[in-house]
Formats: sequence, structure tokens, C-alpha cells
Amino acid sequence: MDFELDDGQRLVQQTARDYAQKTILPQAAAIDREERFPFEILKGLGELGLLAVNVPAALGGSEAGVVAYSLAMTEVARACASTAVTMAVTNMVGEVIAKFGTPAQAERHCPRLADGTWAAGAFALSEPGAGSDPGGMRTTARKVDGGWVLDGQKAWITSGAHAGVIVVWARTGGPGTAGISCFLVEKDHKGLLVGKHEDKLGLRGSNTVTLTFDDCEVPDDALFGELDGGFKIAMMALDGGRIGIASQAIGIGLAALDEAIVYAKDRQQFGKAIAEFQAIQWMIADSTTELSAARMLALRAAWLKEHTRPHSREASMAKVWASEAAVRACNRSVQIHGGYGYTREFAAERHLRDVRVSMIYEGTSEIQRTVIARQVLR
Ligand code: COS
Repeated sequence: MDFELDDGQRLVQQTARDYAQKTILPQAAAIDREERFPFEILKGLGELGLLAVNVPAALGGSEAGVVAYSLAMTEVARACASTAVTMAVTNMVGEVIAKFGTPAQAERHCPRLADGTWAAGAFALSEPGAGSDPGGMRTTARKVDGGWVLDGQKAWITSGAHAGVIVVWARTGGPGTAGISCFLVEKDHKGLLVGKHEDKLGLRGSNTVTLTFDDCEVPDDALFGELDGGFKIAMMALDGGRIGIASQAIGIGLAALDEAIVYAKDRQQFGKAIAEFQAIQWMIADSTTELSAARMLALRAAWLKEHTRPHSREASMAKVWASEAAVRACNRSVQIHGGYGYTREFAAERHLRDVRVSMIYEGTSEIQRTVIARQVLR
């Protein structure tokens, strides 16, 4: 056993922390209030190598590994959760293209995702009627001479309006999970229509849209991975994505905890700081313990993935625990702040709004428990 980070991991963590605290954090409240997509910040993350942390250097990535990615994600989320989710999906898209794409696809997209030439990457799996059950998707891809024609609608697409490249899943075969393939579609492609931006509870600086494919013709070389092999690519990508979301939730939870500690030491009631009351101490102890456990689970799942070991169950365990622990930590932070926690004067309310979706996206808590139970009971 070795709980020490290596020098490279520490460097990535420190780089992310410095940029997050100095550059991102001062803008986080405005990003939320103004629903501002963080274009400039993403450029900065690209310059620091944080948009393709686990992508090979030959494709423009940092090749720093999954553990380093998890650490960087937590640091960015600690400053701004909207920026963090945009970074998470971009990293996931870069990784999946590096892993499953042809050399030509990888060489076209990975460097552009890594350096921020593409503002972001997007992952278009969910549909209005297919969320937890992507095998029920209705978007189709019909073979024509020299290419494919995509028709259908995708929902909840993070960065969908700004992404340079979108990984799109569509039905090429029969019903169920076996007849699904994957395609790469670039921004502004004819027949790709960007729909309404969702008016969300939190993550208001991240872009979330529907995408409609209306007779959207793409060339043969847009097919990504094997014909009818797309579902497994989605599942493998999500296994990694869930480590990212667990790490994001930990960052939001830690931010909420940090602020609760500062407030509890400062706020005086009954003639002393409220941090001296056991009721407050126990809340802080519980959040510290639960987030620490979350970190262990996330880093272990990251380590397994980095060592190309099976990590699906561990990624789901990390995500379900981290997201739920972080929601509890953010809720406690609002409670510790009292009435002030319910106002925009403090960041506590933003953290609670931002963190809530981590129990929903990239697989709900219920889906994570299903994945875990299926593997345990197999
Ligand atoms: N890695 C590799 N392959 C996987 C896999 C994984 N993690 N999970 C499933 N597969 C494979 C299975 O082995 C199976 O292959 P065969 O057909 O060769 O046997 C195939 O994929 C279908 O798997 P399964 O029958 O388990 O599919 P289900 O429809 O029952 O779905 C769940 C399984 C529920 C786990 C899946 O639909 C899921 O993760 N849903 C949540 C989706 C999600 O996260 N949505 C959010 C969208 S992104 S914001």
C-alpha cells in the first residue's frame, strides 16, 4: 500500500489548485449569476494541459494519468462547478476519441480538444425518452452512399452549443443495446440544430441543450468505433466519466466544508463562536469523514483505471458515495450558515444547487447501485 501521490500527480494537483484559486474562484459567483459559459477559463485550462489530462502526449494530451485527472477535477470543482463539468466532459470526449477513434479521428480532434481550439467536447447519448436506459434510444443513422444520415433528438447535452466535436450515438441496427453505433459530428454541421438551453437549478455557467439531427448527413469516416459496437463504448466512457463526476462532487463538497469552517469560527452566538458547539462540530466532523471516504473511493477507482484493471463497479461506488456525501456536506454548510446560508451573500447556496445534479447525471444514484449490485451478485 502507498497513499503518497507521486511528483507528477502532485504537480498536476498544484497547477490546478493555483489556477482554480487565483483565476477561477474570483469569477465563480458571476459565472453562476450571469449564466456565463467560461470560454476564457477553458482556454487557460487548455494551456495548462487540464483539458486532456489522460490523453497521450502524441495527441496533444498531458498523459498524466487518471489519478492526476481526478485530483485536478476536484481542485477545479472546488472553485467553480460549472467550469468543472465542462472540463470533465471535454476530458471524457478526448479520452474516448484517443482510445476508440481511428488515427485520423484522434489526430484531428484530440489536439484541438486538448489546447482549447475546440471550446469543449460533447457527449450526446441521452434522449428525451432515453436517459437511464440508453439502449432505448430512437435516434437513427441510415446508411447512404458514402455516408450516414442521422435523425433524432438528443437531450441534456453538456456544452452542446459550443463543442467543436460531438460524439453522437444512433441506432444502426435492431432494437436494444446491440444495434447502436457511434459517430463524430463537428460544430455547425448541416442538419445539426442546437435547441433550447435548459434553465437549471445549478451549474448555471455550463451549457446544457437539446440537439436535433434533421437529415444530418455525415461521411463514412464519421463512424466511430465498430458498427453496432457503440453501446459498449458509451458504457466504458461512462465508467471513466463517473470517476470524474465523483471527483467533481468531492471538490464542491470540500468548498462547502471550507466555507462552513470559516463561518463557524467567526460567527458568535451565546457569547462564543458556533464552532465551539458540539452540534456544529459533529456536522463538520461528518462532512470531513464522508468526503475523505469519497476521496479514497475515487482515487482507488482512478488508480484501477490507470492500471487498466476492471473499474466499473469501483467507479459507480465512488460516484454514488461521493455525490451523496457531497450533497450532505453542502446541505450541512447551508445549515451552519443559518439564514445567511439561504442568501446569495454566501456561496453555500450555490454549492448546494450545483452539487445536486451529481446524483443524477452520468447515471443516477439508482443506476450506480444497479451497476454495483449486478456485479456483486453475478
Ligand atoms: N463496460 C463494457 N461493456 C459493458 C459495460 C461496461 N461498463 N456495461 C455493460 N456493458 C456491455 C454488456 O456486457 C453487454 O454486452 P453483451 O451484449 O455483449 O453481453 C452490453 O453492454 C449491454 O449491457 P446490459 O445488458 O447490462 O445493458 P442494459 O441495457 O441492461 O444497461 C445499465 C445497463 C443500466 C448499466 C446502463 O444502461 C447504464 O449505465 N445506464 C445509465 C446511463 C447513463 O449513465 N446515462 C447518463 C448519460 S450521460 S449524462
